Amino acid sequence: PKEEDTSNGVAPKLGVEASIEHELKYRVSANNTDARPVKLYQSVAWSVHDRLVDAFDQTQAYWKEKDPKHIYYLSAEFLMGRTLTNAVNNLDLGGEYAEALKKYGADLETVATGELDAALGNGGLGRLAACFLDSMASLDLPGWGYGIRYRYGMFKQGVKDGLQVELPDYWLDNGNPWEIRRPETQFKVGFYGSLEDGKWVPGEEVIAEAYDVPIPGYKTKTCGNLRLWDALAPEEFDLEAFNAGDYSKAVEQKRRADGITAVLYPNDATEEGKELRLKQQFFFVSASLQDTIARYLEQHKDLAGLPDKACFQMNDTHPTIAVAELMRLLIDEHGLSYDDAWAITTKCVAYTNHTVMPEALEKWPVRVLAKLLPRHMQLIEQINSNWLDSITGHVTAKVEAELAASDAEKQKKAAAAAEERKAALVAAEAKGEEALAAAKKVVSEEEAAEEKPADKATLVEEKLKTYSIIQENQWTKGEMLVNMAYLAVVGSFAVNGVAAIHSEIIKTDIFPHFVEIFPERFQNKTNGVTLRRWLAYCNPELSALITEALGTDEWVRDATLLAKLKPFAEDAAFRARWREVKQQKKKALAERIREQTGYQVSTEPMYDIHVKRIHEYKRQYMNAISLIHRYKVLKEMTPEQRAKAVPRVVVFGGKAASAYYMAKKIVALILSIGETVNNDPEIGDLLKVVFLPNYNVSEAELIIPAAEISQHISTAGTEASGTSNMKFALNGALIIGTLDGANIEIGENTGFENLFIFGVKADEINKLREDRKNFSDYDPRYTAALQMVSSGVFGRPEYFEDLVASITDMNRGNDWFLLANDFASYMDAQDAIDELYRDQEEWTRRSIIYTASNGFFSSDRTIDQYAREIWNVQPTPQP
Ligand code: 26W
Repeated sequence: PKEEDTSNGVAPKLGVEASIEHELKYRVSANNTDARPVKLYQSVAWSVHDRLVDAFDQTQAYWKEKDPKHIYYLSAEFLMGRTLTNAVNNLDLGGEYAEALKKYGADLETVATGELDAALGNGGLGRLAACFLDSMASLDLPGWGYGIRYRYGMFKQGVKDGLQVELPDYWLDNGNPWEIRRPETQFKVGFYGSLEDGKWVPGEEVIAEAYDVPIPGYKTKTCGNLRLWDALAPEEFDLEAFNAGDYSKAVEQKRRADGITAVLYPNDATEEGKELRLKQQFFFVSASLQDTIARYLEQHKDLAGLPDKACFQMNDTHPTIAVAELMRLLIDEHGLSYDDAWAITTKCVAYTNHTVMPEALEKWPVRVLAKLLPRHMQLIEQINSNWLDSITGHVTAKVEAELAASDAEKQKKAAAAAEERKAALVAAEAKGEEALAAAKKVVSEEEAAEEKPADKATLVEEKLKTYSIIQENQWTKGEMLVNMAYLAVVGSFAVNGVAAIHSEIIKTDIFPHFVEIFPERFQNKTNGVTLRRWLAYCNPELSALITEALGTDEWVRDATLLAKLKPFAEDAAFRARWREVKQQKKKALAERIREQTGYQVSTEPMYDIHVKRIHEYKRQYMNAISLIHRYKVLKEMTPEQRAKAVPRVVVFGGKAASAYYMAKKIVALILSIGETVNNDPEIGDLLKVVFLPNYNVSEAELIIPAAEISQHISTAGTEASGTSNMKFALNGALIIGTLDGANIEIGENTGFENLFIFGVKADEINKLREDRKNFSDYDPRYTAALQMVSSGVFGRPEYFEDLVASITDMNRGNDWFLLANDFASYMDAQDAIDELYRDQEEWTRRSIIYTASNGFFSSDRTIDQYAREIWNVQPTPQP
């Protein structure tokens, strides 16, 4: 050993420099002169790994001894991105590693690019889970994440012939220094089979094997855990069966087990209802619950105490089968009564909703569930019938009240109808025998219909159906579905939305029935992001400036301190330095754009960024239409007018789900607009439209610090929260956006006058959808821009035909997301942006105000609220 390293309270055998050298030689098998970037990355990563393991072991041993209540964050997705920079800096070893790397003529920033992103998530929900792990560890909260070790993460997006192409993401290609395989931690997970004497005999079994990913907190000894499960075939461990049995059957079982953890479903907002996905969900949920119970029973006898030691937070409905699986484990495996098991389950489980889009709400066919998980289907039926029994009184009272209220109304109507009939009879009599007979017949039928007493029992039954966890498919009559969100609400002690407006919408639009019964169950927990990754580490230049101004870097731990930056917005010298940093980050992005797309963009124009998953509700399409208009206006200008225009570089990024037809066309349209505009010599630097392929966590870390304006323009009421809006705001990018999701709270914190807000409000949407005008009555700029698409200005007019139809044809989409309604006010907001950008001092002043005003959106604040208001978990730091 060269030196002893005692930082972070741990003492690895070798000092930083020696350990890199050791890893390079013995683990990576390269010598100093052969230290190519990837190899250097690997040896640095392994060296950090050893330090992480020490912190991890000490934390976990401490928690085992103290036995505090733990939070278990169940999530099908963890969008971690790269780990090296985060780990080194959270361990407070940045300086030492930088020093050690000088020997190789390298810096940490470059070495870090040798790492492949761990993209085990789609978008917002998966990245939120990753931010939460960072905050849990940083707040010393005893907590683990539980998920799936997908071998293929989110697909890599490429561009070919102007279209998105999907490529496999084999992220484990160079090995993964950040995980620890635990062959000693395995659980059996069953599928299919039948119920024999009430006991479930699975028809297929796989083994879940644990991999632990240490999660270092920021400048604390605490190191949390993300436990990811891999699936193995039982035959791999039963050599005898392998030899004696059917070899090809054994191989087939291995293939099936491999299939479970092979790939992340790349759907961000549409539920496909594939059996394999349900298999994935049950696989990780079952293993996680078994694991937790096994560890609990090492130290406790009686499972009645489980709610004092464990809370399971379900990240959306994806892990909702946990409600049934916890019941099964408690009843079938541990011998509890149904009632005792239900009391425990409903004290352990909580649910977060992340979406109101109907097509994203999971509903599993009873047929699929009963086949894959017969015992769970039986339990869900029992849960549902108990639930409906428990509310029958409530529903009956409601029906009675409604009947009473309508009674008076009805009597009035009946009297009026009787008068009308009398008049009709008199009139018929005058016309003769035949007319009178016909009129009498009508009258007797009407009277019979009127007198038929409203059948209360039927009304109660009908109403109860709307509360039922098991419901008929409204499109496919006869098919019964399990509404997983309803199961989650009934099985949980807390239900939360992810931004203030969203938490209200789920109460009024998604779960109004359940609010009647359990009003206290519904909460709001506005999302947040970790300031470590999303400011301190991705924007070290701006961070240094903030630290210098505040005289401390404590803001990285306590984001409320950012508010102290406000007076600096009024300091011209500080503003100049703030601009310099932005300029530097713009330069780095311009370089990336050149590398990835070949386009040369200037660093002088305004950088206008629109990055997120591609979806109709997020309205990248509306932005594209506005750019067509901008292009048209620039073309029509005189040279004198052009000289006064405000130049922009507009950058789009985001993946379209591979089966999402319209989203892929939106990508193609943006690429086509770029192709035309960027190669038009008349336009030059006045407008560049760039689609940067393969938007992911690492690209975001480069893009966000470079943004001057960022777009969050979803139709009001559709985006649950958004989290990139918070990242942009913290990095001093101004926001153009709708009154949707967390934009509203960002506006409240920053001052709405500092945002570019436009568009209709969430509570107007339903009416506007009913009242849509003929599309040619809308803004002429909008119609003209679409006309340019249809006439082939950007090529392939036939290819874009149905994209145009989706917002212009009543029978083909009917502009569901109201682009036409919002276009004019969107353009007004865009004009205001151009105007403000002319005044660089005022623009910079606002930029500083954004950073200073949005410390609230630190995920440390969010997690602190979850810990106090839902989980009841206490910080447990090591002394
Ligand atoms: C395939 C089914 C499916 C359905 C929904 C997969 C994934 C989803 C997610 C709920 C989509 C998602 O990521 N939602 C986002 O969650 C973020 C974190 O709370 C919010 O900020 C975003 O507004 C929300 O869209």
